[in-house]
Amino acid sequence: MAPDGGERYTIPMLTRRTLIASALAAPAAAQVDLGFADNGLRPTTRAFPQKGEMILQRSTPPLLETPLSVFDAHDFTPNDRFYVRWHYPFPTSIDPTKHRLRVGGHVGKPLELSLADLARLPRVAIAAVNQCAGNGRGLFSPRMAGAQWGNGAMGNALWEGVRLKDVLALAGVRPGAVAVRCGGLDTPLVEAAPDFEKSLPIDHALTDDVLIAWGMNGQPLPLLNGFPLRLVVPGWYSTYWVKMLDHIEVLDKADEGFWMAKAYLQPANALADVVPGAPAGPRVPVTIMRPRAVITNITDNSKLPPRSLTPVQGLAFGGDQGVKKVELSADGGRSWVPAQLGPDHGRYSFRRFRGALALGPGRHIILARATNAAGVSQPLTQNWNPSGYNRAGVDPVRVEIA
Ligand SMILES: Nc1nc2c(c(=O)[nH]1)N[C@H]1C(S)=C(S)[C@@H](COP(=O)(O)O)O[C@H]1N2
Ligand SMILES: [Mo]
Repeated sequence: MAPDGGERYTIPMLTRRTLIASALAAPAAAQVDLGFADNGLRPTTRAFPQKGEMILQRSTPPLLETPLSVFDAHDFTPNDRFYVRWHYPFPTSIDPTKHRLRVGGHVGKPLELSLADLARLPRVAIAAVNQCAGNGRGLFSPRMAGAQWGNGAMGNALWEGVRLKDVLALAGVRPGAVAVRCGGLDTPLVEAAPDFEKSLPIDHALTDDVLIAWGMNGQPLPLLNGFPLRLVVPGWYSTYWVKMLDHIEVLDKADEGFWMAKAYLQPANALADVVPGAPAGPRVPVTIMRPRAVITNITDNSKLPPRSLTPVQGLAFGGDQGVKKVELSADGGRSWVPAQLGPDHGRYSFRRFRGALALGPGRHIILARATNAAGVSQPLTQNWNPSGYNRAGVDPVRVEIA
């Protein structure tokens, strides 16, 4: 497909299928059932519908992490290995023929759209990385509260659907609109808790690349990834990628709701960086992702046999820009060797890198550093904030050659 993801195609979607995900009701204890992933210490499960072996972070609502080996094997993360994150309980049975997307608020003509109505709009497919703002939180030092993700709260897919802006045009955005708020079918456990709703600034909502998607890698969205519709906001953290999307509201003033005004805030500097223990200072919503490179063929703290050149490969992404280069170092960043880049699936996609380092017997720390098309690069010192968001620094991988 074209670098900007403009290629269109049709997938056998908008099915008549009703998904019954009864396994979601299984007791937590029954779900740590299989094996261990990554460094051998992280319990995995296969108990979730439409999912293969996943690292189990939490059962209800589910937090499932993708094992590193999946990234090593695929540029596009398979749907059945794609990570899962929910804040609240959600329906486990959805009839897509009955699903409606309500569009209202500051518009000329409020709408209620079926999936068939949406399918009449121009279709778009974009390859894009979906990454939780807290991806890699469990790797920070000092530690902080929250899901202890490794680097598997991310995934790359080809998302297919229609443009949010085309749907908004049907409803007619009125002058004075400032934001577009989106929400899904999930509901808080306690009634007083705020609905999970996220807003995009109106200018961003009207850009070409923000999609309402039903397709993921040529298949319907898995239930756990937002069947039958989700928002896709390429280049932005996944907190905005609202799943099971059923309502859109155009706002004529800023969204003061909990999930915009109180949650998913980061220190207001480019790296979201504060000294641990120091006051966090002013905070702003997390938005654009930073470039990152993740080594996938060598797990941290592993032992490898000696060879003249040790292969190093992984996946990189550039945030809201394409990947320009990935470099490798085994001397703490004093010298770097360029890695080769794999196929370009578009600016928002994972990009594979492959290289090799001459590592003699003994202990080494391997670094991979991504730089995006705007020249933004990863710092060697890890950034830190009390929420564990926006991990942007190089992730050192320790190996022993013996
Ligand atoms: N409706 C709804 N959408 C949601 C969420 C949610 O709790 N409810 N969580 C968001 C967050 S924080 C993340 S990281 C992504 C995870 O997407 P995935 O489960 O498809 O990987 O969904 C986003 N969309
Ligand atoms: Mo998230």
